[in-house]
Amino acid sequence: MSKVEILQIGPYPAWDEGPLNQTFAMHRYFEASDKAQFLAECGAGIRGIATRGEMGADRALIDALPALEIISVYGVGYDAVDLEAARERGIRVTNTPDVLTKDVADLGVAMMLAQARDVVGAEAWVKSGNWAGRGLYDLKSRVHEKRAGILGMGRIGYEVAKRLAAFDMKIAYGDLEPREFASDWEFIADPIALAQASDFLFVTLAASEATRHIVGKEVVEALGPQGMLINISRASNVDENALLDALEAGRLGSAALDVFEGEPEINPRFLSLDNVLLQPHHASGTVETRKAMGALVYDNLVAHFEGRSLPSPVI
Ligand code: 8YV
Repeated sequence: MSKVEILQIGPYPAWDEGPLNQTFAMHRYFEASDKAQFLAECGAGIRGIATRGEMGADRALIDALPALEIISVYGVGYDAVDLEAARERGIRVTNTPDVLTKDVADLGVAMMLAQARDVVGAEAWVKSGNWAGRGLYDLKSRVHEKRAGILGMGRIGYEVAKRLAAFDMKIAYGDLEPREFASDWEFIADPIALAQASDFLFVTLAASEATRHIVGKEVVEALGPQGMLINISRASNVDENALLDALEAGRLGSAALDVFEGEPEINPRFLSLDNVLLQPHHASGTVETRKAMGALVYDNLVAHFEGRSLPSPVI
């Protein structure tokens, strides 16, 4: 029997590509220089898409694949998949929740600590010989006993809060409504009020049209000249221009960011700032977690084409 044809939107590590190639006929969309021509040649036979969180699948792509049955996302965020277009055609969508939650929380907390204590700048001070040549490094701001706000008390927000509690931080969170499992922490519904009550504001919201630019000028300025914004969700949750304006003018103290509009190309204004810590969308980037994510992408595809229930369906 011929193999089921899958459109692969981005690269995966070799340990994922092996099983995918063995089971399916994989069409490597990301390697095609003429994407329209590529789809004209193989689009009619494609029954599944294997994509990545930040790449998704838009309506134009879905429309170009008349036999499409399933979109399997390597990532928890499916905001880049046009769910409406998928729903209209009864196309299933899956993601990789849970397996990456703790890694994402770990990186968020690591970024907060690194930025607050200026670990990167302090290391440069040692390596450049400034420690011996010019003396002690500038003093930095402590983290414990400071106020942390968590915008989005989902799985990742909860893991961030647990970690911050161990640092003796005072924790508040924002969401659509109070969460029973988060009753140890103060609920502040309004993002501006949450920012006012925070020294460190973590953005851990699942992105959607409704959350676009939820962190805008007012939120950023409520956080203030001593405050830090940490974004481990999606760039669209933050108004990047408002953020850059505030960072440049000192109306916001600093930012630690794992996600950017138009990534991997990022706004060059970020590069000339010395009050930012920038990461390459790497929060789920551990070998263990990426292996678990890849296995889920594969398992969802296999389950679908064997007619079994999906391990982690979105729709
Ligand atoms: C990326 C992510 O998918 O889980 C998500 O939503 O954004 C990440 O895990 C990862 O970079 C792989 O593309």
